[in-house]
Amino acid sequence: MAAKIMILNGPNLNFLGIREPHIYGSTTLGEIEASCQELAGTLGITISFHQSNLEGELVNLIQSAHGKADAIIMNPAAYSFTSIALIDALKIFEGPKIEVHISNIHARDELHRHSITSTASTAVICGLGPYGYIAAILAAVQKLGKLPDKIPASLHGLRAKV
Ligand code: CA2
Repeated sequence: MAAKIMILNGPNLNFLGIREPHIYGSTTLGEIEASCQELAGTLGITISFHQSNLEGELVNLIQSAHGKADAIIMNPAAYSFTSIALIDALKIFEGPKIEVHISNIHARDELHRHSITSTASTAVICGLGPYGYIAAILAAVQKLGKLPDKIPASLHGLRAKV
């Protein structure tokens, strides 16, 4: 069965590439989705890609992933720093959960530095720009053990020796 990944984007990320390019770059969210879908085609997986400004809608999407998606990749944006509701929803989901931030949140101001949602995530990728989403997809599919054999061995990671 092909792996299914749900990618979630939080508030204001619909303005990527349109405002504040000095912090978040000039790539739009539509372009990020297109690159994720292109990689999905190569890996033989399916991706559903969402953006919402509403915390409750993101909670509903995480809940809907139960039984429908194998992994969640999420850029919770500003909710990273405030949302207990997202933490609780993420804890219910059993598959890999990878948090992505375009900017390096650790090098930012006090307000943007301490992600609390990362406590409920399997891994966090930040500071790689839009490539963070690509790295997260590869990592999620690798964690699921569903990378196709045609992918170079190094991307499969080091396998335990028997
Ligand atoms: O670097 C990231 O991906 C962030 O999650 C983006 C959030 C910020 O609060 C986090 O600290 C780091 C902000 C998303 C707001 O998106 C905008 C996009 C364009 C212009 C203005 C805001």
